[in-house]
Amino acid sequence: MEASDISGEGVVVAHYGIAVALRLESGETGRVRLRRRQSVRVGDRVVVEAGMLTEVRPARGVLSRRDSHGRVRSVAANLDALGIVLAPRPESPLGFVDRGLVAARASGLEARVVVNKADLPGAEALHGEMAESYSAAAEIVLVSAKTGAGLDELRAWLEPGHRAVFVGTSGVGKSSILNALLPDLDLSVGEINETSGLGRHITSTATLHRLAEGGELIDTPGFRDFGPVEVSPTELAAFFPGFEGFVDRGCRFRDCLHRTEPGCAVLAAVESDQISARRHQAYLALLAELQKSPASSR
Ligand SMILES: Nc1nc2c(ncn2[C@@H]2O[C@H](COP(=O)(O)OP(=O)(O)OP(=O)(O)O)[C@@H](O)[C@H]2O)c(=O)[nH]1
Ligand SMILES: [Mg+2]
Ligand SMILES: [Zn+2]
Repeated sequence: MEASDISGEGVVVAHYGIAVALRLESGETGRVRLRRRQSVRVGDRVVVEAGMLTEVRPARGVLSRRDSHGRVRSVAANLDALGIVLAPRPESPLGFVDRGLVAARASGLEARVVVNKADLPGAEALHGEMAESYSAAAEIVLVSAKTGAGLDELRAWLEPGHRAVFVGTSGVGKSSILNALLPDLDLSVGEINETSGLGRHITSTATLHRLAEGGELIDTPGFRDFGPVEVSPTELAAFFPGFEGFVDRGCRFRDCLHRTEPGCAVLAAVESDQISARRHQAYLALLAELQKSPASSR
């Protein structure tokens, strides 16, 4: 359909930089060019009049990240849930899951850790590692886009009215999982580079898809840099995955950052091996990074 034809309210289902694809409430779809400085995200609700985007409705459940240049990038909007996808190959950057789970909590999203490529060696071990570090913070699912194993668990998660987004490093199989969930879908997938072991950044734009069951799932381009956005140090101290039960029991100071403070419940748990020193180190590293970033003093 010609962009100039469409009017109504709808949702952004794909973003092409200068233009976006929309699905209108009427069921029609179409493309609309963006004017300069008009910024919208996949998942945003918008109003279009005669082919012009005239309004972006306020959004909830927005997922953003900071890239390696310190720039804030929006991933998607009006989300209910976040699926952090990883695989035995390619490996994900250290701390990727921590960042994803903190971002999910800060944005009020329900999180799942999706270990893909269950058919490959190392997948069970990776699943075990994830369960050990994160089972108190999120459901961990083991799936294979290739064999279809575990996909029913994902389908059940993506219930009607529920909108989730997949994030993960290039090559872990985000698009492949979507293709497996939606038989009519044919998203491009790419081989992993044999030499570097890295993905090839096949997906270049976020796209929103509706599942037969009624839920929605957004595929995104792979990324490695997942810097926290609008997370204050005290929020990180409360949200860091693995600290749940301990933070709830309470540190002496309400704004405790679990570094050297007296009466700190997290430090006591590290002391008694209930939290591993490795997890505490990962927290301190993320805290230090967040305190360096411009928006941390919110
Ligand atoms: N063995 C195996 N390979 C898989 C599985 N899922 C995906 N792959 C392969 O992994 C490679 C990357 O898959 P993609 O779906 O393109 O990965 P992606 O996460 O979408 O990557 P980007 O779009 O670059 O971010 C392809 O060669 C897929 O065939 C799986 O469950 N098992
Ligand atoms: Mg992809
Ligand atoms: Zn503390």
